[in-house]
Amino acid sequence: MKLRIAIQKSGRLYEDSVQLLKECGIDLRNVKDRLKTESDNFPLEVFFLRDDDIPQYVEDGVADIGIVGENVLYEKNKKATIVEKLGFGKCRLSVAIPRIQQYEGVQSLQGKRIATSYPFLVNEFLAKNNIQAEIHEISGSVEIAPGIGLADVVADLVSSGSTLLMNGLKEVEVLLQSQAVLIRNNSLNAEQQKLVEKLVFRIRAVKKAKHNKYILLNAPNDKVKEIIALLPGMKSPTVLPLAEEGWSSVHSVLSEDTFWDIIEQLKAAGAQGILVVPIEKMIM
Ligand code: PRT
Ligand code: ZN
Repeated sequence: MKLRIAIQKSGRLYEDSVQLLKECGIDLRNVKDRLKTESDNFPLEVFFLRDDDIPQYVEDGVADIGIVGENVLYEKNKKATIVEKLGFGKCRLSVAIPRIQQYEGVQSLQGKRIATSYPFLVNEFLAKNNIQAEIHEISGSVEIAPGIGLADVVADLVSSGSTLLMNGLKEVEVLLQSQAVLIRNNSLNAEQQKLVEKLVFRIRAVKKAKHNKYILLNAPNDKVKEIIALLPGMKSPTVLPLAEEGWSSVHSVLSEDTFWDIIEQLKAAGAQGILVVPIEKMIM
């Protein structure tokens, strides 16, 4: 038995999706320009699809699992379960209006024409806020709609914000924060479920490792206590004697969030020769 996964064929999620599977130790044969491939070392078959089709394939069980943006998953409103947030493909679905216009809250959208590729989510947002507006569904280049007179405002995905800026628009409402997620069909059998767990176990180890760094440093023995107090570590740091009398080597793991702060404190506390090394996998 093989687990079937649907990922984007090309586009913004493709590279990261393939990379994630590789980092999970899953070798894929010849991924370029294929509709389908399989792995030799993990019971996985990969389907390459348009992202818009992935929720449907997973709901129908044509694919057991899939990688897709939350924006697409919720817009398509299909039945599938999110198994894991993957931390890439981050963006938000926002309403943007011409920069020169005043905005006084959602009421400002009353009676407006909204261009979007996300009619379902926009409709839901309007209904929740009791706004009557006209939705114009368009499939691409949504941001040019106000400029060409097709709409008054837009609801589109934003990441850096530069597309809005270039088109003279400003972001006024965030409808959804989104990232790529692993989804699964709602009625997998026990065997499939086991394989999903195996994959998720690996994904978590990869994600955790990316979020952490391995750190090695030298310190005089009389400073070791103070240095250890600064290090969170997985259990406690490893302390090894150096060849030079009176010195030790301290090894630990640091989270990226607090990394630079702690490095500064370690230096101030007398740490020397600090080495920082990426971690490939981290199994807790
Ligand atoms: O061919 P297929 O249908 O599979 O792909 P697609 O063209 O529909 O989607 P694609 O590849 O563009 O995006 C796939 C997924 O990436 C989206 O569904 C989101 O989950 C995620 N993602 C993350 C983004 C962005 N960031 C993003 N910035 N998708 C699109 N954009 C676009 C946005 O629509 C706008 O045009 O980038 C522009 C804004 O970017 P900034 O950086 O200028 O703000
Ligand atoms: Zn698409």
